[in-house]
Amino acid sequence: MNQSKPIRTARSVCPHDCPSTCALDVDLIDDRTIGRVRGARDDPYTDGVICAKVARYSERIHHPERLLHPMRRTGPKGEGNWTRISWEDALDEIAEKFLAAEAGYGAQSVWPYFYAGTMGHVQRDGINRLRHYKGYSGQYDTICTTPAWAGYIAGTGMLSGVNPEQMAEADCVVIWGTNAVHTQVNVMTHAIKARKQRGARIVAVDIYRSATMEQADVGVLLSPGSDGAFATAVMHVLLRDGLADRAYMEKYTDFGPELELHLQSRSPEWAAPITGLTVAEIEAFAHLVGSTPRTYFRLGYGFTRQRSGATGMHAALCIPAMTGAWRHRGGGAFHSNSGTWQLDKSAITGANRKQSGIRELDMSAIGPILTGDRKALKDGPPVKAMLIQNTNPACVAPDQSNVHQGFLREDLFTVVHEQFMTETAELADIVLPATMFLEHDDYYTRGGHTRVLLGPKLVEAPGETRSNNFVHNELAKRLGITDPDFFRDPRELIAETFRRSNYPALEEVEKTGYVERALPDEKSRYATGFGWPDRKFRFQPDWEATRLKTGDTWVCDPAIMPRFPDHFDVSEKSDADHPFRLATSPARGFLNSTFNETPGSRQREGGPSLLLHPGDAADLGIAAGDRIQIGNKRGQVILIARLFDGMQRGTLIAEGLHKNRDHEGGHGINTLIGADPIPPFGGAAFHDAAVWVRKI
Ligand SMILES: Nc1nc2c(c(=O)[nH]1)N[C@H]1C(S)=C(S)[C@@H](COP(=O)(O)OP(=O)(O)OC[C@H]3O[C@@H](n4cnc5c(=O)[nH]c(N)nc54)[C@H](O)[C@@H]3O)O[C@H]1N2
Ligand SMILES: Nc1nc2c(c(=O)[nH]1)N[C@H]1C(S)=C(S)[C@@H](COP(=O)(O)OP(=O)(O)OC[C@H]3O[C@@H](n4cnc5c(=O)[nH]c(N)nc54)[C@H](O)[C@@H]3O)O[C@H]1N2
Ligand code: SF4
Ligand SMILES: [Mo]
Repeated sequence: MNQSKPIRTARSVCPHDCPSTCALDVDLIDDRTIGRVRGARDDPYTDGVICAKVARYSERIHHPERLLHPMRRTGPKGEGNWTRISWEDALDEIAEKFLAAEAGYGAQSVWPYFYAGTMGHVQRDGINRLRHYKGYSGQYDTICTTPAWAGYIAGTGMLSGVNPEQMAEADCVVIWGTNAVHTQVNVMTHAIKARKQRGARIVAVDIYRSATMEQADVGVLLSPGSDGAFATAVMHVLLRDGLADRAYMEKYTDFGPELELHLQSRSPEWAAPITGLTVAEIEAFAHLVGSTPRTYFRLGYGFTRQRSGATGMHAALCIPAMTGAWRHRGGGAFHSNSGTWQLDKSAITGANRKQSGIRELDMSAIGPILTGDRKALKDGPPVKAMLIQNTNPACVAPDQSNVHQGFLREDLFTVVHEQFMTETAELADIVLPATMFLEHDDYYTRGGHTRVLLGPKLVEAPGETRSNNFVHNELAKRLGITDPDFFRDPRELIAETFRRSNYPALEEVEKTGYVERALPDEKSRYATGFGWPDRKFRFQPDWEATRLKTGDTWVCDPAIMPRFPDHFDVSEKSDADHPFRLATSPARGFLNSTFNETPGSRQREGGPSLLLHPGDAADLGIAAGDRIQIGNKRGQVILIARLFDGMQRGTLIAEGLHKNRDHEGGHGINTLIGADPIPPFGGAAFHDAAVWVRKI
């Protein structure tokens, strides 16, 4: 870290894919160099706290391995031979190749591919402007939020919940399926305030004794994918023991006799073998939340990365609807506020130029798509050219063997715009160097809270790095787009988006750096009714009505979806050949694959390892530190064994997305994960793989 005296401190916002979206105070040493990064104290949610990996951001922004110049591949794909080229030559060649793909196979043979490596809307979503104007293939965004959002909206009818600052006013905080200590540290800030000030109990519901569970007062250690069974049995106990708020259910929900009958058959005795909990543990949880009106349910993404994930989210959300926790300050539930921004982003995305009849390719199925699977391609043309921004699919996407095989195709032209030579960039034909958040203008929404924040350009960009927006505009020019509306700079795009969304003018927003979007408290706790036409919470999900709200696509026969909250038995089946259940939970020091290049994070995480129950290890003759191989029909991965008794027998946890090459043999953990979609609307089941384990 640079210890020189800063010339000034400036306000920014963390751009990474994390629900906290922290407001940052960044020390500027000179017009190119940053010093310390701190959490803003005057931002009520950030409250002066950020994670260690962003506090050391100077390691990342001033990293000696940053990409600084456009490069063209010279040798065979993936072999690491590059020659430096000019931006002009790079852009001309990309346009020529994209136009050739279009001429040969139609515009839909070009597939712009992106995700949330930056959460800035201008730099993240602008690639869609190019897509829509050109009629390139669409991207069905399933890699992260699809099952979680669908499951939540199926209950409430809207993606919003009680202001997370109110966790501090709760008497019980249930942190469910999120390892907040790793993935969104600010949840802990507010939950711990409740414990300190009110003696609140913190409960963690997970499949291993995560860092969050270590800090909790109560840990509920489930078997993977059994959240639906657990939640259903909890409701059974609430009804049985007179802890359900029947007046609330009558007024605010669709609760009725059929559901009551269904829940009568879902006793703790029924759930115990499915969840791996004891009857007493299920009853104790039900009694705790049933007798603590101010219980705040913070529902995360993790448990929705099971094949039963969307139904698991809905089932968990049913508990506060039964206890009436929504009535009380400090009570209720929260997953994301992403339904509250009401932004018209058409200036950025070109949504009004979207053409009908264009296929949407499932981003999680990039492996099958690039290897020519007809169904994944929707019987359309092969993908012949890609522009990739803000994502590293050669590490983060499921079904890695096919992803790699696909990227190695000689007839595929791949452009990767990146900050580092990621494992995806290594497989490209042309690599373009990208700016970082402190080097360009953007605005950010905070899904884990209530604000929209500005992140202005604060330092000069190094080398020849250029922003995503620069690439969109320069390619558009060369691809025959002439509409002057296409070509705005980031500031103009922010200003125009705020204008179209009836937000305050950019100049106004700049005075404070944010727009507050908190809903009135009654609304956030649905006191005026839920988001369905009859204003009632739905214990009985209507998935088709949910789909109409989310704009998602069915990926299964609707008839397989359970009618009521229940155990949905669709996990990848363990069998005699694959007796273990693997989850790939996030590491603290990495953010997906980001930061797996910075020294501080690499040192913290060490090499790829696997948490294995000591009993299982003994059965297999495995000792701590042994090299072990785990595998299934998709491939094999090598890691180092770590013995850990904080999970049920048969559960395995591999924390973090290490580089593929950091694994002996070069196969990363996503080799083992399936690209089959989570019902009902898709998503990748990153925490749901059946595998075998052996010592090597
Ligand atoms: N440090 C760090 N921070 C991150 C990320 C990261 O990789 N590292 N990723 C970022 C991104 S993109 C996102 S979307 C968020 C996600 O953040 P979270 O909402 O926290 O979701 P996950 O990290 O996927 O998983 C959270 C927990 O769910 C547990 N889990 C897995 N299966 C089950 C299950 O069946 N039931 C239950 N109850 N729990 C289960 C996992 O073991 C894990 O501890 O975090 C963001 N923040
Ligand atoms: N095994 C396993 N796999 C997972 C998960 C898991 O829990 N387990 N989680 C999944 C989830 S929730 C998600 S969201 C995905 C996320 O996967 P990705 O979206 O691929 O996220 P990152 O790995 O962080 O990669 C983001 C990349 O964007 C680049 N980048 C950042 N800002 C910019 C910019 O302004 N311009 C350009 N051009 N590039 C930029 C960064 O350098 C980085 O390489 O991973 C998924 N994969
Ligand atoms: S906690 Fe999340 S939002 Fe905050 S600084 Fe860390 S990565 Fe960024
Ligand atoms: Mo994510």
